[in-house]
Amino acid sequence: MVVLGAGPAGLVLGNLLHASGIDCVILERADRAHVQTRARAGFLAPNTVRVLERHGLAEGLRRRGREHGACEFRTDDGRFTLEYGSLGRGEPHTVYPQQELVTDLLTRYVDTGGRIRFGAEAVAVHGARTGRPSVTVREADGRTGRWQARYVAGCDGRRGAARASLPPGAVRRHHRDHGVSWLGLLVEAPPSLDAVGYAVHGRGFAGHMARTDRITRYYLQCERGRPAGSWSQDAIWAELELRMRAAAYGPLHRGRIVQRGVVDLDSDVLEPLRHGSLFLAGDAASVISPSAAKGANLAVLEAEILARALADDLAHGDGEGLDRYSARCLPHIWRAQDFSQWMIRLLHGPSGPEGETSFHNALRRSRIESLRTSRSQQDWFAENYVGV
Ligand code: RFL
Repeated sequence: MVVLGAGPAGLVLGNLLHASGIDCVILERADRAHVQTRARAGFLAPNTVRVLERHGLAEGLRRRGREHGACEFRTDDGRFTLEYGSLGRGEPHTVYPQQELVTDLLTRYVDTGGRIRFGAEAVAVHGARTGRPSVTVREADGRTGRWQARYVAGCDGRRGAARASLPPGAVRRHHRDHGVSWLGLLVEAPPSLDAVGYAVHGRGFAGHMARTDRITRYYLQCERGRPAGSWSQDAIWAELELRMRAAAYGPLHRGRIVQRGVVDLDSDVLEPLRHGSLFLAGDAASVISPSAAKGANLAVLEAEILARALADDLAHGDGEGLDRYSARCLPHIWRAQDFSQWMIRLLHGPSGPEGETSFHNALRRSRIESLRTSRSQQDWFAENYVGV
């Protein structure tokens, strides 16, 4: 079994397959240090924690993760907090930086004898249709090689070799560009709010999310195409404080900006998630905009479903789970996409003809008011916000 990519999807899959006694190797393009320090997600859904616990992979997040169950909306009409951890199904998120989760998963995999090749970039997957798939790999020193396996799992993200190797027409790609971009910032400063902060402002959205006691993520909606480096530190803080309405609700803790990058919000779903003996999981299967913090959670869920199906097939000759893999994952993916789309429309104004814009903005205001006042709306929000 060959697994492409050592992100959350590939490492959960690798750990579960290895624990089931299935011979597998993970091929990862980057080096170990890079994989362990790539800061991205932070909010883990309760189901993700349960999956990791079920397989003994949750020790680190149990020790160092923090429960988080509140978000605050700030608009021209004021602010309010939703204690979503006690609404809906009454379950909070666990905040645990993705790079720490990846480090835990990698350490467990390597320490228990799992095989992984760093600096091994998959170039293409061949023969997926024939049932004798192989993967061409370019090693860090430039040499190329080929790995052969019964199955290949594409956990190598949206720009990986698995997607690129799908022949035209093999799968359908449903795609939406939300037309919105975020400047994502990682700041060396403690969180400024006890909640996730969502600021809806005429100049654009601003967001605040805790990562650790010393690190906070901020987002600023920005013009499409504007390079991340074109913002001065002063301009970033001025814009964040304006949109977060710091003058009214308290200053933000400033700190060194240790990472910045522009994310164009788009989403897609590939259907089905299987092409012969090639299976897709995580971002390789579906990209979801980070507005609702679902991507890493879906990756873990899909990896567990795929691992069980592969183990049934490879250890017991029962291929039914593999046949149903796509049908089992897609409802979860679409539900997450639906909520993410709802969040995007709530948090961002449209750009378009004046009448349309004012109509959409009035709807957004009405939706936020429902969220503030309607218990059933709050329960719906909480269930979807933490759900995968
Ligand atoms: P990853 O994590 O991208 O890992 C893929 C791995 O594959 C390697 N790779 C290759 N290896 C071999 N050959 C090739 N040809 C290869 N091409 C790539 C890469 O080096 C990498 O190691 O995919 P995976 O495992 O599917 O996991 C997906 C998640 O990382 C992603 O969905 C989340 O980070 C999305 N996301 C969030 N998700 C959440 O659930 N909660 C959050 O709070 C959250 N915040 C975020 C996010 C994504 C963000 N960005 C950068 C888009 C915040 C941000 C800013």
